[in-house]
Amino acid sequence: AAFEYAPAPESRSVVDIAPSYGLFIDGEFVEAADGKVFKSISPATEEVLSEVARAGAEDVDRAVRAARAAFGKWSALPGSERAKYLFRIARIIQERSRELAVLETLDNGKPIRETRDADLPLVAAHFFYYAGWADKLEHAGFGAAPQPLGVAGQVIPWNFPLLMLAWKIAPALATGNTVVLKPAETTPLSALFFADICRQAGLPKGVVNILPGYGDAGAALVAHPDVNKVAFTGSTAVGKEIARTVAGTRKKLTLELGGKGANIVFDDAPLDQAVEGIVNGIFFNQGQVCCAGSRLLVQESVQDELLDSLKRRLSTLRLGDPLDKNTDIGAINSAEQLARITTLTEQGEAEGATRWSPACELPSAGYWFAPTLFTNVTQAHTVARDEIFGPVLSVLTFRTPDEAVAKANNTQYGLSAGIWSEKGSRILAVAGKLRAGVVWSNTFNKFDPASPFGGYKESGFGREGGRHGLEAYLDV
Ligand code: TXE
Repeated sequence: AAFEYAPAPESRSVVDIAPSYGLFIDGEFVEAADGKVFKSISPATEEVLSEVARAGAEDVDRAVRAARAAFGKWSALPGSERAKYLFRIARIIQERSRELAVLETLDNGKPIRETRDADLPLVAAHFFYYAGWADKLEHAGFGAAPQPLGVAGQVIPWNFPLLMLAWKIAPALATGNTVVLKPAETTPLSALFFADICRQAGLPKGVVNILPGYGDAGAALVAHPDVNKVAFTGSTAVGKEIARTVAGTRKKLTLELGGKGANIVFDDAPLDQAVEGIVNGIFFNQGQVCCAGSRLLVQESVQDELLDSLKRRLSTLRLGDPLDKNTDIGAINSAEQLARITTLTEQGEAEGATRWSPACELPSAGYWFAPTLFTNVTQAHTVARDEIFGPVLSVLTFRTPDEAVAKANNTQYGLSAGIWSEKGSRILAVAGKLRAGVVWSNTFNKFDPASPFGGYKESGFGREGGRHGLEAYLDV
């Protein structure tokens, strides 16, 4: 049975969303050249939040020209001056973090507890971290005078709209590049609020340009001849298309694509702690996380005990209003994403895996998917191979550490993995054999701006975050 709810009015009123927004080009909000607009809706209620200008190729050209015009002065500023702008932006993000957290939750559907405790603190931390590098680039180990590349064209997804913006914009600005960024079509609002923050911080016009729009605007941006650097986070299919566009140009490219992370639980692991880590690994942000721990590899001897306590824990998760501070599982970001999750899970059942979900009522409006476990999964099953990007965990088993490593690496992806064990020597030995850009031990989904992040294999190339993240925006 479905239930109805009205989003908590007091938290909704924290943020003042205008009925319409323009594109942000050269420091001004402007209409699209062809006057096109699209609607941004709340995935939890299907309520229209705002109408947003939709960028086309002509707008991309206008924004790239503005970024080019701003590049000379911006890149010539002493690093200490660029740092001041970044510190100012970071502080305004902190000051406006309640407003931004509510906005992000409304536009994306993720629980307010996550936007408040994870997304927003990390967003501010990224700007503080890269502000600190802006005047120290000659000490970053890239030689005496690393140079900015020019105009960066950046395309981001909808799962962490503001955080992905921060990962892209903070290092670009710190290194003296200017930016044209296209947020995802389902989550444009926090990027437009960020544009307002740039104005509030007095950032020179044209240094940051924000173009809400669809894939056609992303494709035009990537292909624009006056863009020097392309940074993309999104699906592997689009990443490959972008790689083909960029091939044969002199543009630098970084790609952060899909994943199918393994969470490996050995029989000596602290199981209660592992259960929390497994839940965080796959149900954080409804599993719409590129580095999600979407495959659980459990040592056979503890399988029954672990699955019993995992199922008990899943039965206590609260699904519903993302603005409610007690909510664990929010809405799926879009009807398209819900359809993808539904199709892949139906395929899992059809191929013979066993499906289980806790008793769970789904709201009648909006896009929702109950936490789901698949057991009796083989490595050939679709649910063990394809990125589902939803709250769906596939459980496989192993007997020996070598078998765990082989199964964990048996994927086209290589973004993340987790190891649960009391033995430090085992953790180090196994971690060294995993083909994944990040390996967590006895924890999962932990991020720090000082730590480089990125994939092996079809999860992409290049690193974001840390000192390595600077390199993507410099000629060294
Ligand atoms: O991604 P798209 P979608 C995975 C996840 C998900 C699947 C599809 O498995 O189920 O991808 O999601 C822009 N040229 N990830 O369809 O299309 C688009 O407008 C340039 C993993 O949402 O890749 C948006 O801004 N840009 C991932 C961005 O690309 C184009 C996060 C991402 O959208 C374009 C998201 C084009 N031809 C999805 N076509 C991760 N790595 O975290 C679209 N875009």
